Amino acid sequence: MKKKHVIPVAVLSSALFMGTVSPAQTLAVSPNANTEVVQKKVHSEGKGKPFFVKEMQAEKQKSADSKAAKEFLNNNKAKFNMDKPEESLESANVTKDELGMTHVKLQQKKNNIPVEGNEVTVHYSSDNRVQSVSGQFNEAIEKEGLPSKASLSASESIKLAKEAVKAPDQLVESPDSGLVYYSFQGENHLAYKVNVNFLGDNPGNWSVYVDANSGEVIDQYNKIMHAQDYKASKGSGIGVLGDHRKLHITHKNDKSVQQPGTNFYLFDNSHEDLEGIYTYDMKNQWGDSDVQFPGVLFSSPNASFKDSYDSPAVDAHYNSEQVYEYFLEEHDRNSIDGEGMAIKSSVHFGQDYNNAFWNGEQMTYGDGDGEFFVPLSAGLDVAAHEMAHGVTTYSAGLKYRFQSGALNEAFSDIFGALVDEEDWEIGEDIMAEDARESGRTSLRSLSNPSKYAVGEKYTPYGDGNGKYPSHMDEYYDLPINLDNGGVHINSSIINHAAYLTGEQIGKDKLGQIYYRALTVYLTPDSDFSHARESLIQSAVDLYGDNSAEAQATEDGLNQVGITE
Ligand SMILES: [Ca+2]
Ligand SMILES: [Ca+2]
Ligand SMILES: [Zn+2]
Repeated sequence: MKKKHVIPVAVLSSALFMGTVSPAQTLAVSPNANTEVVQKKVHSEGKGKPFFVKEMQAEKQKSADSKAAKEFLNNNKAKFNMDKPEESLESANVTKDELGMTHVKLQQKKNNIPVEGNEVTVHYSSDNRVQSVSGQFNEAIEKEGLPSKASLSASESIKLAKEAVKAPDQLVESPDSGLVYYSFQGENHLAYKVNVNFLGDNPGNWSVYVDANSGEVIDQYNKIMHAQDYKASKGSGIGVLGDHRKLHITHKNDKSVQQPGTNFYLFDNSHEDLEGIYTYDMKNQWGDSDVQFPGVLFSSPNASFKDSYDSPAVDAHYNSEQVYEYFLEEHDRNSIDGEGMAIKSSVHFGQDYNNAFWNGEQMTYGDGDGEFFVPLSAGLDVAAHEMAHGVTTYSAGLKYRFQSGALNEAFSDIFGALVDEEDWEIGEDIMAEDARESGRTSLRSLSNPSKYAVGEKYTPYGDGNGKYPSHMDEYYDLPINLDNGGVHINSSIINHAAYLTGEQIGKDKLGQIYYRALTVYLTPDSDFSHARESLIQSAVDLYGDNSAEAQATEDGLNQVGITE
């Protein structure tokens, strides 16, 4: 009998709750380590919910810029629960999209310090009328008397943050720390937001909020985004697929290496305005010993990378380029940040590592244990999933927990199914033979999410069925310490809505609508309901009111029970 493979993914149910702020660690490597932290922080709804208000301004404005946007908000301040929007909001950026709409994003500030997660965007139609306003604004912070000076120093905050997340000495980059106003459990703090990024077998890219006066660690969460997490076990592997790939590589004459001469590198510098596509070798280390992240640039003494050891690197390199081309051609987006940032991947991460992740800066792939997964870079949809996390980081910034986290995961799966366009499964090319034989032929399914079980520990939090949910009736009400509150589980409800819409209008239009929602309307604390408004509005922007596309978008969401 085959071993049963269980997927450590979480589940939850209950009403739609949003903007949940609570600490957690995504990696299921040592699930109990965080329980303690988690339990002392029970979330209660704070001020500042994402909103979306449709408007149609009667008169055209002379211009659509931050001054006009602030004036508009000032004239309607009661409606938006703002006191002094012209003082409390500062221009963050103004973009014009291909439909001629202008989006003026304003960051909430107090005493010149940003209010974390609170920004308001005024959307103008192409004839400069305010069409809608979205975002979130913390009216309590605006009115409350809060300290403007910190008694703690930035370096003290970094020390406390590193202790809180048990960071090793060796970090990916030196932590940065900056002052923000932060709302947690209904209390507002002047806090240092500290970023701590490290590798090892339990990598972390943590945001830690330290009260700037008391030194208390208010909140912490891990932004590393995993495909999934499986325990490694020994088994026989099948190596990566065997496709013959054409690659863009570079070579150089290297005198510093053991065998001086010309070396060839998985570094692609052939794309104009792109910093490059780089593929690195972690040499089966975890990044905490002799091989430091991101590893060494993958190289070969000749232009052919044909050893079996090369194969995960070949796939990572090739698939990165495919995903880059997708975002450029379909969405006119130049790389992850839209500005041509380098696309980096590391392969051979750790040993038998059954996962892939985006750590905030790059993609990382394990080799799999050969029993559940083959090397994970073999999946084009996996590469698209991970790179889409990067796009989300640089656009909506969806927080990686509860519903906003489930949206973050869902957008990654949806782009996975759009780039790898022939099917609606995620991970069908990375399943090892044992897994396939046990009936696990993909990691997740957008067309039929409920064909797979979520794993026993999540079952009690759902409807008892123990399957991935396809409808809000099957929603899993999970605590933060289980899959960050169900980010890989409840995502399947959104996945399925996208599938239902896509079957009606095709993947190209589906991609346009979802991409627009992600980059124009969604905000860090968006919940499913906010996503519904954002997706429908995006379809209306692109295809018109009452269009078949807008109808299909709404229909997909209705069918999974996201009706308002
Ligand atoms: Ca496929
Ligand atoms: Ca697929
Ligand atoms: Zn993910």
